[in-house]
Amino acid sequence: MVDVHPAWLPPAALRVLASRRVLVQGTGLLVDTVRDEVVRAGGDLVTDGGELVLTLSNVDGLHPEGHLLSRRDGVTTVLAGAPAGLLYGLFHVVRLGGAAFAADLPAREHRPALARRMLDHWDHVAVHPVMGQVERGYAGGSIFWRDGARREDLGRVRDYARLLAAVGVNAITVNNVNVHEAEAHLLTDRLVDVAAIADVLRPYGIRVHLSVSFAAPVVVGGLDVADPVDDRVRAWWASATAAVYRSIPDFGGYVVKADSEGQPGPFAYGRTHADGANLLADALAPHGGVVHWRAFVYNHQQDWRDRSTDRARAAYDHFAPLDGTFRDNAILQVKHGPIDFQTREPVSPVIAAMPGTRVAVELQVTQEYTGQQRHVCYLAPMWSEVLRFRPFGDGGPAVADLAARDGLVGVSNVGDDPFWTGHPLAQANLYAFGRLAWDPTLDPAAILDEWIDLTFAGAAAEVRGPLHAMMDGSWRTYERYTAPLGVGFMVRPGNHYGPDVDGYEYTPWGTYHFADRDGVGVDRTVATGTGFTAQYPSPWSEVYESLADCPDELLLFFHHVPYAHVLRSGSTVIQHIYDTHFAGVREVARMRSRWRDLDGVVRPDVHARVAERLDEQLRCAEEWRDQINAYFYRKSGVPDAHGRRIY
Ligand code: GCW
Repeated sequence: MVDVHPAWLPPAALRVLASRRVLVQGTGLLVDTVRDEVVRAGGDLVTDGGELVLTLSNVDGLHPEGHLLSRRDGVTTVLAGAPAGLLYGLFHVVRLGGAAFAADLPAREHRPALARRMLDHWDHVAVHPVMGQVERGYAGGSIFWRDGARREDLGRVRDYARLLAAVGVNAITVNNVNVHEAEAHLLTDRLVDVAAIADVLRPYGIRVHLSVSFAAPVVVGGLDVADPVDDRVRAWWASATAAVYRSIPDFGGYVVKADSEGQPGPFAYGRTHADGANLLADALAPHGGVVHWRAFVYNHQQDWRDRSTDRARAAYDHFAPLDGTFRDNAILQVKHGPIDFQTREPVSPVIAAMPGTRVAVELQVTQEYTGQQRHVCYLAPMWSEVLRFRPFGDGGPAVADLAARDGLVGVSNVGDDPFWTGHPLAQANLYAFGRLAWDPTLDPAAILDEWIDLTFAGAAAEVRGPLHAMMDGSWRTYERYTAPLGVGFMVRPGNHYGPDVDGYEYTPWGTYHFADRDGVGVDRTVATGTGFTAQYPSPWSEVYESLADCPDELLLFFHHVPYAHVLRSGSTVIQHIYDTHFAGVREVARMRSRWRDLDGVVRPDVHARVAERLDEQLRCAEEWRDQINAYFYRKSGVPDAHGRRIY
């Protein structure tokens, strides 16, 4: 049996606390967790004095999850107004390592930028015949569920909670947004399973949320309708929700995928999404809970012949007119891009379109479209771009500001795999998700440094250079050898792994590239296309509308252009396709040789697992290169300017 990898908190990562005298002042569950961590790290808990003092006290104006950190006269002090702040403060000290006990540090407050930092698990209770135990999971089974039941041993869940607390995550959902029969019962007769998980997460400051079926009143409630204005339906939700809070007093709330990819919703009763969301919001309000209502609503049965329907428009068309009609505890959960977690998408226009609505942004930590945890693809640079993007232009708020009150949601990439994430380096994505949700201004390379220090503790100095070389640019490398210039998809239908240029071209899913002998791309302009660009405020509506100003990396998302079109970079579209695909594969080959050099430096099991994945990444990248290049060469007839091998 392979040992479970400790991810970013191996004992060595906590050595800065070893044999230090630590005073922890305060009482409560999370304060006990702080004490446990100190003891676990080999620190001495003292009752007065101490070179590290963690104090819970009423400090005016301190954020409930924040802390004040300072160092003076040989004492490092963490002051927090609430228990979670103390726990985050302790992990802050761990991250700082020796620096927390060296020079004086002027008192500074550290607080999370985004209020809710949540991971959604797409885990099933019962193994789904097509999607398995975890939908889009690339790290083995679920840590919560197995073959229809809750796992007896929640030890992995406890370890997971600890890892998450160390990066500031404070909420998780324990089941997939696609709610099937077995999962629908979590709300009622299987609530005890959710409560057991909540008990394990609570000491780490993490609240449980549940994905529920909009049709729950019918599926598990014995009613014949789920109509949001029906009094029986409203009463059912009120009483089911009250029961949830009786067994989980700190329950966070519901997550709902409605009228989307076959999930039930308010449309069946001629009601709006606001009617639907408000029904659940009203049931949750007396208990302080929130509903996360997903904006991922589109027609997945469209006719590919119909050029007027544009999937990118759908979320805005459905939701923007409803702005101002959602309850105050209803949060619209919007995927960061308008389509579906592609390698490159513009920021979703919905995020800026609803000033009267609470909005949370959803990212996909699980690498469905970015290499499925077989490819190295460090996603923090992409997320950082999203969070820093200013929908109203320079001087306006960034996406992170617009989501600050509500939060950031990541679809988790964790399973029961010994390395947690299948690919050991994919742990960095989970780490970075939490850190960016806490502070979206952090530099992705600096986050990677933190992760390296904590994960490889003793060997950090030796692995730092090679890992930065492999990972910093790995998202762009992935982009280079897959679908070009923001056009998206071109993946194999169903499992979404590997190339299939026309795989989705004549399907009902609304994800097309429209390549023909003359050109490629989706015309989403107002002038001649679907009008999607008008969903953006100025200046982006003009930037994206203009062929000359549209950023290269999104060109084919917004425009259909001839192969000879000259990019802002100076290259033609067709030559860019060839060049990037050859370059992407070369970069993967370099990654692989850098990793080989680390043989004997990192744990042998980690080395072997990553090495095996890099072999697959290289094979797959070559396949992408050859299929994409062959496809566009055959369509366009334009040869590569450098005469390289195209099939
Ligand atoms: O990306 C798509 C996935 C589905 C997923 C859906 C969603 C949970 O292919 O597997 O379903 O998005 O986000 O709801």
